[in-house]
Amino acid sequence: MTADLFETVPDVRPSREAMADGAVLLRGFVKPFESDLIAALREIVAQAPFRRMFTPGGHQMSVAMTNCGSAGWVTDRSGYRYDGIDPNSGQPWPTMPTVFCQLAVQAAIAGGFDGFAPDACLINRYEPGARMSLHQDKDEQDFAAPIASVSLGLPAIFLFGGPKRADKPRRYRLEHGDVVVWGGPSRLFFHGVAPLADGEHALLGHQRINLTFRKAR
Ligand code: MD3
Ligand code: FE
Repeated sequence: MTADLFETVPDVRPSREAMADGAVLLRGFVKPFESDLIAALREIVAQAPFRRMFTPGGHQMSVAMTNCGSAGWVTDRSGYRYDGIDPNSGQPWPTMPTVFCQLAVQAAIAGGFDGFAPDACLINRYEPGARMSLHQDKDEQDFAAPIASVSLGLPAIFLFGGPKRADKPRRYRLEHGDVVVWGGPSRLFFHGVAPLADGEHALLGHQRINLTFRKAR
């Protein structure tokens, strides 16, 4: 009786799937945080608007970015780095909201990483067509700390490679509410995002937003 009833209800339980040694996919983990998270996100973006940065090679990224926390990831003609100051405003990045930190720390625990203390949250906005080419995240001080990523809005095809650029990436569809924790051997694996397909998300419209929580310093 109960089982039959629940079969007609959308899946509300988070799930846990290993993607690689140290990489854990937590589908639906955002649900209990969703409304507070999106409200806090809107406040951050009002203080530190999304902007499309330039790579050291002079190419403008298709993904627009902002940050919160005591350190923010920036790129410009002089290189990639973490900086406590938003170059567009000359002010510190917005403080990391409590709900952001709670989500990241609880996801890290669920992924097997106790004691995660993120000081940086990079916020990526993908509009249709925006993509991120294969790269490693190497600008952080301590690779023993994991990275937690949170997907919101439109779904994306995430490309998950290996320790070498030439390793053939596997494709994962990351959807609104999914969280992935990347630590251990997977921490330095190559990864990227395929060009975003258009669509409309009920809460976020024609965009995908990804939060990545990092220990930068
Ligand atoms: C695997 N962002 O901001 S999140 C990035 O969806 C970035 O916006 C993508 O790659 C996005 O650097 C992917 C998933 C992710 C983040 C960090 C990783 C996967 C990772 C670090 C190591 C291995
Ligand atoms: Fe990355």
